[in-house]
Amino acid sequence: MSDRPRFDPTTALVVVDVQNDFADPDGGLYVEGGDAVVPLVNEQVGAARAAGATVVYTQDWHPEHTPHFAKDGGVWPVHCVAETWGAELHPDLDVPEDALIVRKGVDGEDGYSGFSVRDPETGEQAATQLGRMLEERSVRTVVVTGLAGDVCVKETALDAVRLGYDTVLPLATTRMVELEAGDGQRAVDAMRDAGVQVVMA
Ligand code: VGL
Ligand code: ZN
Repeated sequence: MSDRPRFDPTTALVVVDVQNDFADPDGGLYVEGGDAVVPLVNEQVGAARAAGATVVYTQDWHPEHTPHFAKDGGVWPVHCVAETWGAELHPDLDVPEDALIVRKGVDGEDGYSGFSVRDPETGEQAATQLGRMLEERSVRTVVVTGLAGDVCVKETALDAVRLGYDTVLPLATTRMVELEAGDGQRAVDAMRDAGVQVVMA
């Protein structure tokens, strides 16, 4: 396992869902250690920007009612409701003025991957703007970081591989939500099996 991703102008850093609900201990779906990754993600953002890489931030962005939430028939506690504190990017996250931001789940879909959303009832998939953004910038390598490692980071990384990107996960810059014990390790195995390069940091 090599230690760090390398950034260049054909690389994109995708910062997944570093939002209060996941990264603040008072958040609606706090991921253990989510606050601890913020400075580590910032290091990646700094390295990416210094090298002229693209940086894109995703935000989970749900309506008040969605079959994504347990109270509406899904599996998750309420989190990242549009325009609420929980949906805001963590205040310590480095986000430039002109940051590229992709919001997912806005129409009540499950928005696990930054690249695509899925209707939880019909299973219908739709692309977000992320793929187009990366194509426009001639990106070839995608580095995925953020939260949660076994949910949205995993799905984003798997989609990146499917779309043909060289895909890297710096493992120290994520944390697992572990809805079920073992989900974190299973996610790492699934990403490695799919061809994601899992590196330390
Ligand atoms: C996420 C669960 C539900 C994530 C989003 O960002 O990892 N997890 N919605
Ligand atoms: Zn969500």
